[in-house]
Amino acid sequence: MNVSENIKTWNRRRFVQAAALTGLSSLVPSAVLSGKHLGDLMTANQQIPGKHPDLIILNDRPWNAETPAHLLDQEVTSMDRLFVRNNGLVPEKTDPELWTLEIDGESAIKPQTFTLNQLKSEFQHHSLQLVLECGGNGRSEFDPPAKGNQWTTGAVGAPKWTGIRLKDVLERVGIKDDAVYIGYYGKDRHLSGDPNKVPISRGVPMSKALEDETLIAWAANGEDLPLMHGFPLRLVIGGWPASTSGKWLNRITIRNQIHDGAKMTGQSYRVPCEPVAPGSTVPDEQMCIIESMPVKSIITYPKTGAMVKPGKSIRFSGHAWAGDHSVKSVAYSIDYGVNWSPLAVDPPVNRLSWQHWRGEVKFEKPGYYEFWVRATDDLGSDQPMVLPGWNPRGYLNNACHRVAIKVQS
Ligand SMILES: Nc1nc2c(c(=O)[nH]1)N[C@H]1C(S)=C(S)[C@@H](COP(=O)(O)O)O[C@H]1N2
Ligand SMILES: [Mo]
Repeated sequence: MNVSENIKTWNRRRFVQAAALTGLSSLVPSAVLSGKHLGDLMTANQQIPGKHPDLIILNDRPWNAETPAHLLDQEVTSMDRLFVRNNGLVPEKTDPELWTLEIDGESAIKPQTFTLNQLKSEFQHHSLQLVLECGGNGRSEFDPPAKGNQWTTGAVGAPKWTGIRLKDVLERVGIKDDAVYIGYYGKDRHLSGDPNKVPISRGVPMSKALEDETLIAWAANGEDLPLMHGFPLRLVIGGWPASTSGKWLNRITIRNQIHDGAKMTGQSYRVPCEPVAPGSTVPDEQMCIIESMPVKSIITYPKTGAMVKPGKSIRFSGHAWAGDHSVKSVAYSIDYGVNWSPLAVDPPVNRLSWQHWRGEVKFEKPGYYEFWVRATDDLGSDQPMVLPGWNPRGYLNNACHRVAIKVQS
């Protein structure tokens, strides 16, 4: 059992106690609230519209919810199970018939505004399975803790997205030679309600923007994007922090400098350029922008706490992914990392998709075991077994995932 699971259990216990006191426990079966909302029982009934009831709600203003590992036991993540990470408030007006995407910026040759219908009719469509992982996934294991959503393992998913290449649209507008970065803007609103404030506006270097897999998408798994995930239009930039995948997309700006929108500068989505001691304060100038995400894996079956019989094989399965790279191998250990044995790994269905791994394990003797999984990418980089470099905002925790198994006859 890892620290984060203890935290979750603790929250759930406090919540159940609070609900029992008011006789509401049977009405509020699945909501799990963060401590600060325990006093507000109206929020206890909340479930995010269209989302699986077992998503774990970390915040309701803005909405943030993660997916328990066992719900990710699907090759392609269904949209009702994909984690939600909002920095602001969901836009009120999202009429697709009126939706436009403006392309401008110092390095745009002929700035232009496209209607959604034009984007759909004038450019070639592409469908790709791409991994979205929040840069802060795994933050709950930071010690000293890092502020922000206390994601455990579930701020990741890999739906199959449909849209057009960002590259095709940028090339239609024309890119000046001095272009270095793109920045996105979406139609969501700042938490303060101030219409002049932007909740988030991030971007990527031109080299990433112009990759074949970088999409402007209007559909996922064959259906329109759900409102929570950016309806009617979003960026999908696989392998990089999901904060680069702008939702409710209505503007892209082609910059002649590194984009300086909200949450691009300061400490947001940045880690110390040089490793620092846990708890350090790091000046902004020494913080570097996160690019490709590190190699990682998750165990989606069985879930932690599973009971198995001695001498009987059981199936284990999950996914592994590696930012801009692919996963070369995945191994497991049932003795806390002393011995590792290989697992079968599928190739990715397309570049930047996650890969499925599976295996069978037999526990001969009764007792408590942990099943650990470790992926290695095509550069030969392994996942660490414990939290790698501590950083002030709690990003890039790619430590091995593990589940607890009880073997008894
Ligand atoms: N417009 C807009 N785009 C956004 C965000 C946001 O708050 N507003 N959050 C970003 C962050 S931090 C993440 S992790 C992903 C989450 O995507 P999802 O909610 O579809 O899983 O969206 C990104 N795109
Ligand atoms: Mo994120």
